[in-house]
Amino acid sequence: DHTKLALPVGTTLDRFIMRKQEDFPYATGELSQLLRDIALAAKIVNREINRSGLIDIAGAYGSQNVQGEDQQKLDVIANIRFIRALRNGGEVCTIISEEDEEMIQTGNNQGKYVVAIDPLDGSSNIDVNVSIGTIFSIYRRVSPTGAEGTEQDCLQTGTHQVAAGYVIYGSSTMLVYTTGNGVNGFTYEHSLGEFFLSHPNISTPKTGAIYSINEGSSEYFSEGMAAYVAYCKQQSFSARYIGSLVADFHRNLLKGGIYMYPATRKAPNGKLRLMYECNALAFIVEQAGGKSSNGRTRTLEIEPKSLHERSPLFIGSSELVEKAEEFLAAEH
Ligand code: AHM
Ligand code: MG
Repeated sequence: DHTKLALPVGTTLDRFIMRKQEDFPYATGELSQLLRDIALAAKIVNREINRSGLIDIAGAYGSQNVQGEDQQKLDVIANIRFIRALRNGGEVCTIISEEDEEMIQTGNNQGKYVVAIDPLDGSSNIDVNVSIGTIFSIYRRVSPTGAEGTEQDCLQTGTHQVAAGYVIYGSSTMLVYTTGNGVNGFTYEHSLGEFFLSHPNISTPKTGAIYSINEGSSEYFSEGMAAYVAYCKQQSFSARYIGSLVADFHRNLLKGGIYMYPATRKAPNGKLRLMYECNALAFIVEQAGGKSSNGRTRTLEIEPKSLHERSPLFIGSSELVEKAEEFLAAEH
């Protein structure tokens, strides 16, 4: 069956999504459309980010847009762009966003899907020209169509994700996603306005020699956490921490390593958000052969209690995550 053949490097994202859909004879194409909507919004946000250095002088060279959106912060703009794309696309009934306290009803009550999104993560890095990202999770709603999505639709465990991905706006812009059938990465070609398959079937190394953690908080680490970081140093691992989750995760996914945002005495649940950050990356890392946990429990099995709840995160190469869990389990 030709549709099941691996697609070659250089395949456009649109074609890739289309051909993958043919692998599921009963698929209606709605999830495919939804992924295309996200890709479109990503291109728009990418354009805004590339222009961001010019925003302060935009008035001076006369490029302010009619909506006056140049005046808004980029994370707010990204939130607007993604919500607009998902609303216009029609497949999504409800969106939850790191930027919005409450659920966002799109008005598409026939939409079968719910999206959780961090529209622009690491936004404190924008001003200093460091890579930033978008993170998204897609769930099928559990409530019947025809009415607004419910909190129950939004608070599903990570194992229920039907797709997840991220966009990294870096030295090149990439979109990496999974629908539960492996992980594929696409690189954006600016002049053509297309994402092309550049990283087919990503698998993450079983082990690695990079550890990524904000050691500035080590004063507040638990005993086990401190011991694991000491272990990483004994192994002469490289310390790499951009402070931009998507960029730190992406590097470790390709090279092998572990990213950690632990519970500390100051922040007992860490900092990162389960629904907008942890679950999507956990789905991706597992699909690539790696692991993700909160130090004890597999991230994807954590029962969410509220939209914005936080979770500690240990994610990356399976051997490194297991080792970190051993150190945490040994503390008393
Ligand atoms: P944000 O959602 O406010 O942008 O914060 C999330 C970011 C992550 O990208 C990054 O990994 C983390 O915060 C860094 O936090 P810290 O500065 O505490 O190390
Ligand atoms: Mg964030």
